[in-house]
Amino acid sequence: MAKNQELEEHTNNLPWLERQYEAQKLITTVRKIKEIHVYSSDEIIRVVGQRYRRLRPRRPGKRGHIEFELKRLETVFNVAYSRLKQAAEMPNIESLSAFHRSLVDSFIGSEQYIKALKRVRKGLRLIRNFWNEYRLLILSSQSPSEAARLRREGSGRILSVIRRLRKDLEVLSKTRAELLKTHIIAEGLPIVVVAGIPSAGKSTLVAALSTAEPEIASYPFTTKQIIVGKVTSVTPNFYIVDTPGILERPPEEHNVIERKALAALRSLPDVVVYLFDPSIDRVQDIDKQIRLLESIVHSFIKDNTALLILAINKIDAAEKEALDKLEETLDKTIAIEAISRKLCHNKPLRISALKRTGLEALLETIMDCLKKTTPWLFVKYN
Ligand SMILES: Nc1nc2c(ncn2[C@@H]2O[C@H](COP(=O)(O)OP(=O)(O)OP(=O)(O)O)[C@@H](O)[C@H]2O)c(=O)[nH]1
Ligand SMILES: [Mg+2]
Repeated sequence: MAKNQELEEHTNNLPWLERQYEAQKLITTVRKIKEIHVYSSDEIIRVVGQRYRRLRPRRPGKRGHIEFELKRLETVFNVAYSRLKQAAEMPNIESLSAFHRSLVDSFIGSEQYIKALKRVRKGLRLIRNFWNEYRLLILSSQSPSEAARLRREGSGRILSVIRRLRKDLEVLSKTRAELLKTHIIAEGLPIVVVAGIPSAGKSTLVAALSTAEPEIASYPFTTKQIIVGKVTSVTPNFYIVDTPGILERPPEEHNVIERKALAALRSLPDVVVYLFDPSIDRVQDIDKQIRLLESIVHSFIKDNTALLILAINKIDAAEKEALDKLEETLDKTIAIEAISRKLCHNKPLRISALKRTGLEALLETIMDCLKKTTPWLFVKYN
């Protein structure tokens, strides 16, 4: 049995080990891909050209010219092979952490990534074969002109492999860039994910509670990627994840930015803080915000151990009557079995991320919730 598989089976019933193992995978991937440079087809071809032009024959005569043609082909091979080899070292999808896997799935598509990697690796083998084949042909050629013809043919075939991989190299490069953007979730600390419609105040809340400094603005979809901050004012510390806003609409209409938030919800949280936006200029009305909550619970939280906290944000900008009415509506939502089972408190919290009101109570609720979802982290602090 493969070592990884064996380890994965052992960790299935040991959540803290599983978490460490996942965190380890994440760090390993990020470290590995930091070292890799995925060159584009054009870059590879450009470097080949630069190196190629610098070459001069070393020895006069027939042998000297044949050697020169060999050197030229070797240069094409070396540059193409060494550049492409880096892209071929991008990790296999199975070795990625669940979070990275679902990120790849949401913005590239796992199938496409797997295919791109496979084609690049095949291209690498082809290039080596061409080099071996044409090297021998050039060495046994009878004249400099025959050697030159073979060199042109061999180089042409190597470069045409590189050209054909243009799209695949783009896919790998895009994946690499995106995975590098995910801040490292190391140390195995618990993870709290903040979710809600665009402009609900998620980034404002994450900035108020943690080390993260996400961009905050009044227009929707300000946050375009997963941002992780660390909350150090409590023990144990935890990570708080700012996600892009999600609109309540059919899943197939979700854009790439929304899908990143969904990927985070699928694989990261121990606790989800769902923010309601009751303000007049909210992006979607409360009914839609409730429906979004239901679909998040149904699709991403129902079957795992994550728990849910509901908070009404922007209380500084809402009328008291409006808030009371909203709470009444939410009472019905809370009564829904699938939701009540996931909640670790009775009433939605009232907060203002902007004015920092109600944040102590929210922190307390988060810690209570984490005690239930990640109890092992609290053992040494009791
Ligand atoms: N009055 C008031 N405004 C708030 C509060 N929290 C956030 N805002 C404002 O709401 C707007 C959106 O805030 P963000 O924190 O960027 O919202 P977001 O949910 O991260 O938005 P996206 O990243 O676009 O999904 C900004 O203008 C904030 O200043 C709050 O508690 N009260
Ligand atoms: Mg934001």
